Amino acid sequence: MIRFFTAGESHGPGLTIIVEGVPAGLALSEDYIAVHLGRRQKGYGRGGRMLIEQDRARIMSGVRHGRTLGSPIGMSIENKDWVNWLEAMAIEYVENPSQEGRNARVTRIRPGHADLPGTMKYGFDDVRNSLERASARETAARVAAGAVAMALLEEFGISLHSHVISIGPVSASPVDNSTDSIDWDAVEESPVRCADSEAATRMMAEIDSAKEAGDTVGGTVEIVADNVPIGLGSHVHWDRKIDGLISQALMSINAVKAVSIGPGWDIIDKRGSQVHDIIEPVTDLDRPWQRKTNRAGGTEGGMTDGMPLVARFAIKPIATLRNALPSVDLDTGEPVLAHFERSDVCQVPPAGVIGEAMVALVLANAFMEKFGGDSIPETRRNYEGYMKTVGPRRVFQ
Ligand code: EPS
Repeated sequence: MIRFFTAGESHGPGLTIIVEGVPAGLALSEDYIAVHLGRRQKGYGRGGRMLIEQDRARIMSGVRHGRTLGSPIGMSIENKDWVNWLEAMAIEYVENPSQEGRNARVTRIRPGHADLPGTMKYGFDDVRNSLERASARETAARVAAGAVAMALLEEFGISLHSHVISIGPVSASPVDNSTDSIDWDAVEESPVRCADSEAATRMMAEIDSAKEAGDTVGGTVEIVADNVPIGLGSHVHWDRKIDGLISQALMSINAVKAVSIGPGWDIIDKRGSQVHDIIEPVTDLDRPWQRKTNRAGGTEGGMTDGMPLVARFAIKPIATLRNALPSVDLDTGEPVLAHFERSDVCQVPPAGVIGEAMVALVLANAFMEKFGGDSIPETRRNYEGYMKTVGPRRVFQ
């Protein structure tokens, strides 16, 4: 079983990550993880913080001479901004903390953030005690964990991509769910991670306009995983269904409000004949069970069906607004304007990289559940043995 933990506050000393369950013998390096951390840091619409941070995960355990050991992989990412928050985020007891600038208690609750429920639930009298962990800074840790999962999946030919489908009211021209029609290099080059350059220009204008108004803007992102073997997940229990696990993983990303597998809501008004994916006669025993279409988004019955896995998710506009919303004060309950501190205007482009990480972690866990093994060669034997069996029964038995 592959599982991971993250720890760390946004302006504390750093983020800590533990990934366990990765078989021994997988090639892994800090440079490989840094590529994904760097992809997450880009994106039009981010605030000043990304100019301060240059995220790099230091591997603390579980890797020797460039290969995993099968032991927990510990990683640490420094918050370069920590030096600017030494008193506000001091680990040690601070006598008479200053109430100047960023050291001041936060009491002006931001609607739409974890501020109110977090502060009530944990019994705090300073909103900073919950906002620090609720910050999307934590997603850097997820991307580091996800990079480990991706390295494992890549070992078996599975690759992940993501692209932005919409920002605010601007949508990219639709793609037909076939990965062939998406130019992934163009996505990586695009400041909003959108292959449709004309839509990308309008998306950036939408971000500029929200920024000018002191407002924020959300959008939708699609994740595609290619070459996923048929049969990951299971139909036998609700909590083993791969579509359910992917949905939970994506919904857990900060500000995500909706998830769909494949086209999701878009098929609801159609008839069955327009929705299900016709299975084509088997002509290539190395690639059996091809479909004419992939409207199911690569899952059937809670299992992967051998087609590319496609998941979409929608991100609400960030809750920290420069043109602050009316709210109330934590101490008095009287009307105030919500707290504002430096924030992003739009985090839709980096959300795709975070979504890839979460899907990679779910797929890697499902992969290990199916194929097991304590070392890559052992896992490979199990994988290859299974793949030989997935074809028309009379041809194979
Ligand atoms: C965030 C607010 C901003 C973002 C941060 C998430 O941080 P700061 O308040 O330090 O400017 O930059 O995202 C990151 C630090 C990151 O690494 O993505 C928030 O409130 O969620």
